[in-house]
Amino acid sequence: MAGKIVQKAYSDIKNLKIQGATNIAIAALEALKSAKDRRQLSEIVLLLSSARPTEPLMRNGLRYVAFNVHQHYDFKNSLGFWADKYIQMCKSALERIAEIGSKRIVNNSKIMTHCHSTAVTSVLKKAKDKYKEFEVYVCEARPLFQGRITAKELASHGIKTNYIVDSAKGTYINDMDLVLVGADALTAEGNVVNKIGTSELAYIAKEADVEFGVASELLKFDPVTEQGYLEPIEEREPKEVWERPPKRVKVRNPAFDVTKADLIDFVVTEEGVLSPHNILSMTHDKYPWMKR
Ligand code: RI2
Repeated sequence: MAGKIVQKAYSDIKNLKIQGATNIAIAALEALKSAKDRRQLSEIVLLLSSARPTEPLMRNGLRYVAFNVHQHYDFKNSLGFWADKYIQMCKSALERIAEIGSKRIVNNSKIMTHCHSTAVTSVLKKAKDKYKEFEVYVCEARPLFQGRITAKELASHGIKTNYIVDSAKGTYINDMDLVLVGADALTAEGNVVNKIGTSELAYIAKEADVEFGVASELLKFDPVTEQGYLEPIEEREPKEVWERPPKRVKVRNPAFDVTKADLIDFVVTEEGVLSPHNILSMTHDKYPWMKR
């Protein structure tokens, strides 16, 4: 039976008190450290992995720690060591993405983003720290409006910020120089799974001839997609969309969608800027342990 620390992490992740793939992975790994023995470790890995289905950054981390701890005699010390190692990998990947991605932000440009991604905000804040001037359009990301988190964060960092409803993205896309979004999962085909509405944004960016980039850790690669499985897409509670819908109206609420590799111009990763078609080979090189 998992203890209180794990139960709290599980419900905070499931209920979106903790949001964003990176924050979720770090919270899960911190909670994992409370495992008392090997049996409990395995139970916690299963429980936390099920909190949100479209979160390979967390799942990869839980598997990475469990695998390495099972190779060691000293359970407690090795658990802390491998969990901290993965958390550090996440943090340094994010720093690398900020540094590399900031170079792609052109002075006096306009950039559109969707939802809230720590990878994207890190890139934009780093570019601002380098005295680049640019303007950002943030789509609100209904139903939970995570775009507001992005807008607040960017504005308080001194970045010129516009906030728009999701359906206004077509109105402004022709004024943009770049679309930059985050990712929840990367697949073997080079597709990107991100907050619902991202693929629509990619289609209109293509139509308007606006560059479409993704900021994502290769650690978000989902190895199940190498075996022909599709990335699971979380469908959330209907009440997030409509509290009391009329009878006979079924409300659907998928949290994510899939943007095809052919719509993506580049992916900023901890290993540099890649074509989406190179994600698979680069992940194999950098993280051979991820192979199943
Ligand atoms: P970082 C978010 O999902 C968004 O889809 C965002 O692009 C993605 O996580 C990546 O987040 P949710 O957890 O790792 O809000 O870049 O459903 O922070």
